Amino acid sequence: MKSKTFRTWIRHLQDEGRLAIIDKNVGLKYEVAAIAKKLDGNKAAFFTNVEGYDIPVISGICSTREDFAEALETDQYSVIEKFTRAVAAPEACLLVSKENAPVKENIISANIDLMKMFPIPVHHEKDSGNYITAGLFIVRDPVTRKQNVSIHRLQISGGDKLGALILPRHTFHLYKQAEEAGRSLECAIAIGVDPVTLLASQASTPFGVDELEISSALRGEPLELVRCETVDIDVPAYAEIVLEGKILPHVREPEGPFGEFPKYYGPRSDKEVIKITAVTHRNNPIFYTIVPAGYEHLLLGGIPREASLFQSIRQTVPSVKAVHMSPGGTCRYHAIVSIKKRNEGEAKNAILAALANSFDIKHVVITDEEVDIFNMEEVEWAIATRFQADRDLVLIHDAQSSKLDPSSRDGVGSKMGFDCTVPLNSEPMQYLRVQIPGYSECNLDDYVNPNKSVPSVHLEKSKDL
Ligand SMILES: Cc1cc2nc3c(=O)[nH]c(=O)nc-3n(C[C@H](O)[C@H](O)[C@H](O)COP(=O)(O)O)c2cc1C
Ligand SMILES: [Mn+2]
Repeated sequence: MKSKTFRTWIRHLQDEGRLAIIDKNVGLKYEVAAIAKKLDGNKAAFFTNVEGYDIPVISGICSTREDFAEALETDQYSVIEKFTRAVAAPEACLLVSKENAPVKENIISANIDLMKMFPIPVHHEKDSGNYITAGLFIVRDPVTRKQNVSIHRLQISGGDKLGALILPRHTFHLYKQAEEAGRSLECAIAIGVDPVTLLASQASTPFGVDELEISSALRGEPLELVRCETVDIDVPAYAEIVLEGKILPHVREPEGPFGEFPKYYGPRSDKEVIKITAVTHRNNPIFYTIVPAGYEHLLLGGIPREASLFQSIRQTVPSVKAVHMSPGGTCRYHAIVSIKKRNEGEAKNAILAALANSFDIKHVVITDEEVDIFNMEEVEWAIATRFQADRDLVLIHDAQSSKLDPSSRDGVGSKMGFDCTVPLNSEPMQYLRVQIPGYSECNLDDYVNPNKSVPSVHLEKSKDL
């Protein structure tokens, strides 16, 4: 499997010519992010010479839908189906011994100073400082012993101290339970894991499902884990770096602002604080950073959301064909859905199902199945030619929305649905898309001769002009 570990995947990217090596000396503040962003969606960036550090930085290991499909060993149209199957049937991981876990090659449990140890970048202009953006945040439910995995932005607030944004989902719930009992919540942060595990961390699951077990299901073999040194948590054995620590109870300190996925800043406020108790890492570790709002960030959130959205819509409209959360809509706010409409009105029901799936979804477009919803020019064409606001628009006001959408009123806003399906009883010619017979079969290489010019008899002599 090319995506077995972080390193096998990097080797694969290199073999395929999809890894840009940057050996010029680059600064940690902005420069790493600027170059990675220039390459975003095209190549991964591997920085061998970051000012002040011996440790290299990589970014953009999966920045297209095709990259994720390849990591999952499927094609891009089957990603959602494969992901949905794994979410429905997680599989156990395998606990290995320390000797078999490369992440244990180095163990540091005293005098921890994260900024001295690792090249942790500053990404955007108004960010409050250096941020770890690509760490899998692993905690354990003390009652069921099930682990939970998510990603949280982590501000470096001191040598061994992090500030975190923990929105009210699973990690938050487990932390609140611990805090209410006056206890800290142990955590481990795994940086530099394989792309399948990275994507699995973003699965929308009911509380109590271990996202690492979703990775095992996606991989088709158990993900290897190893027990931490100072906390009761199991982490991927092939991670580049693991930070062990605890979220402190009843402590809040300033965190942010921080440039977020919608390409705006999340505000500064008092947030949870993590104290690091140990660091383990591979020999010659590689530091992985995700540039916020880049394709990697957007797709990591978008693909699992599409899987959940597809399920929601299928409950209402079983003939749903495909769903797409487009990057222009931050892979969160815009949902484009194609259906095979069998009953009049189904598109409206699909709009309602999509809006009910997630409060992040703001605008929904429903098209007929033959529209390629991954091609946004096609989607715009469907809106332009198959939509009339008086009959096809669904509008809902004052619904819960994303707080990170600056146009919302602190998380309250409007929702809008576009029914771009063709009325079932329309005249066959009315919506018949023009076609040139033979177009799709014709191969230009059979026709175009790159070595020929226009016969000179058809051209003016240039010296006369
Ligand atoms: C790069 C990246 C950064 C993220 N940063 C945060 C964050 O700072 N805070 C947060 O609550 N969620 C963040 N998320 C989203 C959560 O990781 C995601 O919703 C996760 O599925 C939540 O898991 P849970 O429901 O098990 O808690 C981020 C996601 C990605 C891909
Ligand atoms: Mn979870």
